[in-house]
Amino acid sequence: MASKRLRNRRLSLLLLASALLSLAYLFIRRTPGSLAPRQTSVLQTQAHDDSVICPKSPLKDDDVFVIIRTGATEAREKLPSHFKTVLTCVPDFIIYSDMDEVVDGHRIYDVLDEVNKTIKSIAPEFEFYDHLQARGLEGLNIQTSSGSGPQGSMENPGWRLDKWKFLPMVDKALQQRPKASWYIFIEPDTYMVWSNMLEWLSKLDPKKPYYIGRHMYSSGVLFGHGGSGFVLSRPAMEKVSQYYRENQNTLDEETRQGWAGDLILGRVMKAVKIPMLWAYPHLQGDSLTSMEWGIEKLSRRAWCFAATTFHHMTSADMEMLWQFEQTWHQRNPAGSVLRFRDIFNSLIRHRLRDDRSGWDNMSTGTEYSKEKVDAMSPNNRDQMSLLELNAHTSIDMCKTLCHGKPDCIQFSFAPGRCSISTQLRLGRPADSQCLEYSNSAGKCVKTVPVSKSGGKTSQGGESSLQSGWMMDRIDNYARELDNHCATPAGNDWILK
Ligand SMILES: *[C@@H]1O[C@H](CO)[C@@H](O)[C@H](O)[C@H]1NC(C)=O
Ligand SMILES: CC(=O)N[C@H]1CO[C@H](CO)[C@@H](O)[C@@H]1O
Repeated sequence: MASKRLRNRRLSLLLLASALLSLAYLFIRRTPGSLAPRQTSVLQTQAHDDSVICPKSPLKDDDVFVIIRTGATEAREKLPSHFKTVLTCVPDFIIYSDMDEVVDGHRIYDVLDEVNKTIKSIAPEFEFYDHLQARGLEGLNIQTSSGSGPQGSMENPGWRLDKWKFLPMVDKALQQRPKASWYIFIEPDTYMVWSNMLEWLSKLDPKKPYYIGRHMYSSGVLFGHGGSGFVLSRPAMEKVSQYYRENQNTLDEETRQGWAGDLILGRVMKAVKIPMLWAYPHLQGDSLTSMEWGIEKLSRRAWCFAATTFHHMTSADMEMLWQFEQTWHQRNPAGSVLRFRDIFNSLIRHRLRDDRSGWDNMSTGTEYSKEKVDAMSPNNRDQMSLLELNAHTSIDMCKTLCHGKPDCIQFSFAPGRCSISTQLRLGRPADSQCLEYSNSAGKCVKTVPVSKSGGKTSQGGESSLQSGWMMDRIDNYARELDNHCATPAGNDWILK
């Protein structure tokens, strides 16, 4: 009896064990396939965790040095999303600012410490610098201090000081890494597609002097736009540094009179006779939301080319593009080149709708408003269709108007105003309405707040701003752009 019970017990133990074993086996077998990247990243939040896919490149880690130029007024707000995204894959970088500090455990260096003391006492921009050195951010109104670029705010003392950073930055970066091949200069709101940057640079000869930039002209000077990022090879760095050291006082004077540091660097590049490699659209100044996807400049359709930088990226934009890049690299063969059109097709397209309320389309096309119609002469009014005259009265009228124009791709409507456009942009949530869009700044330069849903508006609590795209035209739109590419795969790298 006892032995029989024992045997039964043994048998059931054996059964249990084998069941457990096969379960374990199933689990182990399923693990690799089912392990979603999101799960791993929850387990590993370290900066350099294994779940992050970083590009492999023929360039060695110490070939490339990335320099981020920032200022104390924006560093704390903008750097953290960099640390969490692109910089996790960048092996060697430094951050230059107008104040020494530590942000998220990273040291930030004051790049202006060695500027001539006489200059520091006479150039008005350094009053702000002196404040930073003495009291840090204390007593500053950050609201008015943030924003960059001339369109950001000329009043912004942080931006006005920024022009002084460029030449010392080149000089110091070279001293820091005298043996790197490439020096990449970006800003905290510049997003860099690192895999593409490495792929591109590996095709260029670093022994030649290179000044790679997004062309911009001002005061008759050609220069690489700072926010789009620019790249110098070591021979170029050496020439700039030497020229700077030999002509420091003259250059200080030019900087004092000039308004932008990237322009002053452009002047120095000309003086040392290094022509610019026109890198558009690899390097470009728009963000995911403001980029016009069909844009053409220098006879190059951005669509067909490898995307290498974006500018004016918010933290949310950065994290979105970073997640997308990670997934995209997992799904595509190693070494695949990410083009603007891939980003459109996989990231932007499914965000388009026939009707998206609370969304600012950033249409810069024709505007039809009650004021405009009211102000028209009877003669001009006669020239307009009934639909055009009434487009501003409802979203349906506005949509129908867009539909009636074969090349209209998107519209947006606010009570009393309809605007339609042939240019496709994603836009952004309309917590504010963009009233003035600057193409050179790549962003809205004048905005007013709009009522959000939940607020008391005449539109029953909905946000008063609505946008939409002609969804039945998107396929054609994309196909049409594909036809502009040199090969079905897209266009090659711009190498000269
Ligand atoms: C600093 O700048 C002033 C004015 O340009 C110049 O006279 C002086 O020689 C400079 N000092 C140094 C140490 O270069
Ligand atoms: C109806 C409406 O608000 N349309 C907007 C679309 O976006 C452009 C640029 O942001 C605005 O000027 C329009 O007012």
